[in-house]
Amino acid sequence: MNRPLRRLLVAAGSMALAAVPLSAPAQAATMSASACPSGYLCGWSGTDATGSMMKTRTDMPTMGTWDNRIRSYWNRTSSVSCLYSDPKYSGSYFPDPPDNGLSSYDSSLDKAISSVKFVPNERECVDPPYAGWYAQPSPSTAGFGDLNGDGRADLLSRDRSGRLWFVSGTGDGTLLGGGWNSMTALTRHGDLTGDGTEDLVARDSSGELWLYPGNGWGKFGTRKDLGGGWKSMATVTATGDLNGDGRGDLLARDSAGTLWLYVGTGHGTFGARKSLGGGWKSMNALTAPGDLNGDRHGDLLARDASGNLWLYPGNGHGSFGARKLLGGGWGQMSAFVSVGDVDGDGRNDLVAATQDGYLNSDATFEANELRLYAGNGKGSFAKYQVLYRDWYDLNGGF
Ligand SMILES: [Ca+2]
Ligand SMILES: [Ca+2]
Ligand SMILES: [Ca+2]
Ligand SMILES: [Ca+2]
Repeated sequence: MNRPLRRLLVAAGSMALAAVPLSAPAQAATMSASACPSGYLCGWSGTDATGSMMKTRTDMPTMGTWDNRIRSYWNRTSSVSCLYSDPKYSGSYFPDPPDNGLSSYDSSLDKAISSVKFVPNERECVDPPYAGWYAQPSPSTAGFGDLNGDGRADLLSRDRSGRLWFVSGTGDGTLLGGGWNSMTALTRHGDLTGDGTEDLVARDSSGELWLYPGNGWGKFGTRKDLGGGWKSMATVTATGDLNGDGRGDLLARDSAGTLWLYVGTGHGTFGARKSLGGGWKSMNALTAPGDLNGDRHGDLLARDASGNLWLYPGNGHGSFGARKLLGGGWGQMSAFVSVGDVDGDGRNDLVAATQDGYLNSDATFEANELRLYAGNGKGSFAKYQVLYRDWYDLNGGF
């Protein structure tokens, strides 16, 4: 049974309880709602699917004779339909999810719809499908974070539909492709294949690890299978060089809490793994920001289950010195992005996103923020700056 019919039956039931006979308009509404074909957005000139009906499955920047006439509507497409109060997708808007049932009587939309657009995700009613992003040109050659060679740190942004976007340091988004929701880990930090351009490592839901070689222009070549068995890893983190051979390495923390170093060969593969010890089980996020404390050895940041952020200074020999507490309150972060120097002062920074207020109804007022924690080159960060407030209705940034 479809939703509008169920809705009308509920209405009829409540009327029956009140000993009011089923009215003729309600029956007419049932007939009109069922006239809306699957795959279309339908609008009616009356409330509850009464009156005359229009239908569309393509964007309408203007509504023609239907401008400011729709009083009830049903989105039977598989997209979010954005209903705008003004032409050309402007003014106030309402995002109607796919097959959300018949709606009417909404005062803000009653006889007010002037344009309609269909999008995969709600944020696209008013925002790009990718997160806002901007980075200053960096004077340093950090060796990571810049995917297209213009000296600005770049972002990979995954939308909720699983499309992956290359977002350049100038804020322009380019679609890399779809299907990335099957990846349970995405990580990058510098070159793994020996051509000097940054690569991407991804783990799929079956535990297979994949290398996507960067082409130096913000895109990736044909992926290469790095083997299976990675499903038990709670985190997989590309780190850059940790053991001092100049080749990028990888860290993975297994479900028992052991941290493993996978030494990169520089040819897109990894050698035998080495245990860095147990006790990492409470660490639920690892990110490798490069050198933070000025000794030129790549460092590691880890967040524990209490929301504390710890700096593990790399010793350049494949392990870490005594950790240092950077502070608490990091539990609200939904993503950490380590892409080198973002503010252009030559020192590596950390970028973090707060909770997604669209996906978490209990998120705080600080939700949806993309924050820059500027590194001071001495192992800690300045107070954050909010870069953007549009980190919502997304599926991660890398
Ligand atoms: Ca760049
Ligand atoms: Ca190495
Ligand atoms: Ca260091
Ligand atoms: Ca910086």
